[in-house]
Amino acid sequence: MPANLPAEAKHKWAEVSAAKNPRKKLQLMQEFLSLVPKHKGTAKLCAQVKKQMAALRREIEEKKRRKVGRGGPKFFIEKEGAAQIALIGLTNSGKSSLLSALTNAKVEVSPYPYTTREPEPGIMTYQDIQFQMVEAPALMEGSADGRAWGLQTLGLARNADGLILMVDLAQDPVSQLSTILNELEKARVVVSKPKARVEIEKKFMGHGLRIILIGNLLDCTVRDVEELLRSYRVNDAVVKISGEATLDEVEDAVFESTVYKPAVIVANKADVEVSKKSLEVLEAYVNDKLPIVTVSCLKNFGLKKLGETLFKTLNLIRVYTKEPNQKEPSKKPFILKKGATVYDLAKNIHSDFSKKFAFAKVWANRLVFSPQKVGASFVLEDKDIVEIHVK
Ligand SMILES: Nc1nc2c(ncn2[C@@H]2O[C@H](COP(=O)(O)OP(=O)(O)O)[C@@H](O)[C@H]2O)c(=O)[nH]1
Ligand SMILES: [Mg+2]
Repeated sequence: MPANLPAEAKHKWAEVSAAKNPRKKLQLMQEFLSLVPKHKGTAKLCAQVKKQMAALRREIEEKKRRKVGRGGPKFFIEKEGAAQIALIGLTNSGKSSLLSALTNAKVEVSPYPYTTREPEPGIMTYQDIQFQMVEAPALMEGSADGRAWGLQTLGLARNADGLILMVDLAQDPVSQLSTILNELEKARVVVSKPKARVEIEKKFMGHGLRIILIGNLLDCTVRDVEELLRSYRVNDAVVKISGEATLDEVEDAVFESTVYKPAVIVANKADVEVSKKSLEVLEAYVNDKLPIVTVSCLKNFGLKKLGETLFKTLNLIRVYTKEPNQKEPSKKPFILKKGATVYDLAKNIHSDFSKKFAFAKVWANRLVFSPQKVGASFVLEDKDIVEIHVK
């Protein structure tokens, strides 16, 4: 049901979105709620906003608490490599062990619970791709309500490009997984692909509104979408809509309510005796909804599969570029999302490049004529070689 908010409420939300300071944001959200008429159509929205407000309040309190102590840990990790993967799991599931087995990070592996108190990054290499893995402090029941480092861990998950959900096969993996999924969901992070996906990437003033429709709009036109976005003062943004989307879902995206993160389950400690049985139980529970990679960090078993599974689950492709006068393509690929076009690649290389773009040549096995001369809208695939010509 559409919210049909009055214009002043929508404008207030634009202020909320623009606010950076948590206190200011909280205050504006309060003002926003007072402008929303209370009826069935707005009930869900109000509940979502209240959840966000509760999270903000906890964030503010947490900051205050830390100020009393000394500095406190840094919870934001600058992204590096093809994608940032947050390692999420209960304590002692083996997150530090995985990080130390796969990356250059020096971490403390320990039989004691809650050894890792701040996020630890490391770089893992898969073929010619580098993934940044970040071990998050352990999740537990109540994390989403602010227990221990819960909010920071969930914030890390929200900001990452993908998740590893780590479970310990020596303990009941289903109960661990359901705790993880439950806390994530409370923090509005989901791991199952929604039918529709709306991503709003805010741009600088004057950029204008660009709607990229990869799927279908079920109950509205692109114009309706533009109108709705403008009513929330989203005037400068790239909005990607994939799947079967309704206008409601577009509105949800304005409220940044729920984010989807591709996830891989890593079932660790496959060396222990009960692991076979508990893996079966886990597989039955997951029912192919998420990929499971079974490993033993201790015995260095199964770890090789993780890179490939992450690459597939995150829906990435790599593209090699070539200078027009050179024979060999670049060794280091550009990492793009599946579905990316030559235009996306050009933009990735240099913002000027996309403006000066003339045509491209693409080398690929799937093409009848390779190289083939293509335009900006040509859809790239993994391992394509591209030569871009500018005007
Ligand atoms: N048997 C077994 N123990 C493991 C494995 N991986 C980690 N552990 C042990 O589990 C405990 C917790 O590991 P750690 O990596 O610190 O877990 P974290 O709390 O999730 O970071 C340590 O005592 C590790 O030695 C494994 O594959 N098999
Ligand atoms: Mg740890």
